[in-house]
Amino acid sequence: MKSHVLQLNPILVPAINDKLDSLYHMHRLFEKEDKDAWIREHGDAVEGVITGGHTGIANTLIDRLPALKVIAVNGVGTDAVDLAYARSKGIPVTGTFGALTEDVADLAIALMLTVCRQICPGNAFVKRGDWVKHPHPGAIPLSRRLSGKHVGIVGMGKVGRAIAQRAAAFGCPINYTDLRAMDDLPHRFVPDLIQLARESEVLVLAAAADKAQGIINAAVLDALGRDGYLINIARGKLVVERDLVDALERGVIAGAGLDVFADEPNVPPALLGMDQVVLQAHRASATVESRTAMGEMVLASLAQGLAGQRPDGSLTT
Ligand code: 8YV
Repeated sequence: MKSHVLQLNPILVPAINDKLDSLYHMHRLFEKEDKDAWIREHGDAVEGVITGGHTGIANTLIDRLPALKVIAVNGVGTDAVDLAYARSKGIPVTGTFGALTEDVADLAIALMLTVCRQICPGNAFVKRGDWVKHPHPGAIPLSRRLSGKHVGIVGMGKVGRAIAQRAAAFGCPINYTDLRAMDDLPHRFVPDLIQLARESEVLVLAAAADKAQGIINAAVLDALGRDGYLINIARGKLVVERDLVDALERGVIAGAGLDVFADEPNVPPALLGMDQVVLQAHRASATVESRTAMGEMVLASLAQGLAGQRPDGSLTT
C-alpha cells in the first residue's frame, strides 16, 4: 500500500516529482487553498513529510501528523526543524548533505566576483545604452580585484571548505573561524570573529544558523571595514540586517553579496537601490544538478523512513 507523503515546498525537477508520484500518494500543501482544513481532514494519514532547508516544519504541524515516520529536509540547513522535538517523538530527520556543496560554493565565488568587479552596474550601463552615450573610460568607476584578497570564512563545513578551495585558486590567503580548529586544513584558525573580520577583505558566511543567530553585527562589520565585502550564502539570520543596512549606507563596509535574508522573501528595502550590493533569491543550490541529487536523497530517506528503518544520516534517531 502506498504511503501518504506531505510536501511543503515545490520541487523543481520533473523527474523527481514523477518518481514521488509513482511511489506515494503525494499531497502538495503549497497547492491547497485551505491548508488548515486539509491538515484537519487528512493529517492523520500522513507518514512522510518533505520540506525545505530554510522553511522546515513547525512543531505545531508535527503534532497534527500523528502517524509521521520521517521528515526529509530537501536541503542541508536543518535550523528550521526543532531536532530535539523530533527526537523526543522518535521521528527521523534527514538532510541532503553533500549534494549541493559545489553549487553553493560556486555561487559564493560568483557573488565575490560580482560585487568586487561591479558586474551588475557594468551590465546595467551597457544594457541601458549608456556606453555609446558616454564612451570615455571614466564613465563607470573602477572596481576592485578579487584575486589575492584576504578571505575570512565563517563556518568550515563542507561548503566552507569548498569555498576555501576555490578562493585559494584565486590566490586568496584564507583564515577561518568555527567552533574549533581543524587539523586537516592548511588555513589559519581565528577563534574570534571580530579579529577574523579585521583581518579579512572578504568575509564569507557558510555557517549553520542553529546556534549562531545575529553573529554578524555592527562590531563585526566595523572590523571588516570600509574596503571589506560581506558574502552570505548560508542563512540570513546570521546577520543583524539593520546593522548591515546601516554599515552599507554609511560606507562602513564596501559592499555585500547576499543570497539569503532573515525574513525571506522580504529583503530590507534599503538594499534594493544599492549598487554596491548584489542580491539573489536564495538560489545557491538552485541548479538542475544539485536539485536532482537532493531529490534523489529525499527519495532514499523517504523509502527508508517509511519502511520503518533509520534513514542514512538521520539527525535525530
Ligand atoms: C534550499 C537551503 O534553498 O540547503 C539548504 O539548507 O537553504 C537550500 O539549499 C532549500 O532547502 C530548497 O528546498
